Amino acid sequence: MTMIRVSAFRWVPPLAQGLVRELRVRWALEEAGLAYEERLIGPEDQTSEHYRRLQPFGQVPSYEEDGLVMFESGAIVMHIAERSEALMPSEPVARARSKTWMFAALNSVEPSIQNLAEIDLFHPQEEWAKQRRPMAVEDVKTRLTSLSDWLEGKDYLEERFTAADLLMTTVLRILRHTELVARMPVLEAYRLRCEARPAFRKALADHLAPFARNAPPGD
Ligand SMILES: N[C@@H](CCC(=O)N[C@@H](CS)C(=O)NCC(=O)O)C(=O)O
Repeated sequence: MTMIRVSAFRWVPPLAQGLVRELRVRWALEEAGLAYEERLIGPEDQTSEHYRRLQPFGQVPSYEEDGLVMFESGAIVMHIAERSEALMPSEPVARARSKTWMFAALNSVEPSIQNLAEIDLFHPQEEWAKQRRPMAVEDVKTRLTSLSDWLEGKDYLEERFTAADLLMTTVLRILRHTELVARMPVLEAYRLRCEARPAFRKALADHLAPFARNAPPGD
């Protein structure tokens, strides 16, 4: 029997809860119907030699499956999707389109969103961040507008839900501290549609559970 193990943080502050990238992998595994264990880690593991062999940058997630070790949430989700019709059609053209949108989520949409999130969540008081922010918001809006135009009249990026929608939804979630997605009805409806999937609800609950168990006193 295949044994799958995914790393996750034992605890993160509330601003990161619901956003840590192992949520993508949990969601993919739920959609695919694959059981897994979690490897809960803390700061001491991030720098350990052992964990660096699983994730060279000391980040989350890492993925172990029998003899295979992987990192990078996008690569892991694609690996799972390639074996699950629920996440990616086997028909070659539809499969290639899904992969195209997976890369678009991570390579064309996520960078500007991550940039804004870093300004807002990690450097809100710094002068450089205040100066940079208006341009960063414009960059996000440009991408969101293109995405919204593409999704107009559609339920998903392509004909049906695929791993690309899974990744795109987790990218849009990074903007939850702003009204940028909420103010765009097509994108907001798309996000809610994807988040309503039972596999997402289960993955999110399992992602949040360790944070409640391991919350520092007073948090
Ligand atoms: N490109 C990587 C990014 C992973 C990443 O940014 N992980 C964050 C959590 S969402 C992390 O572990 N941060 C802690 C750190 O960088 O030390 C992926 O998608 O897997």
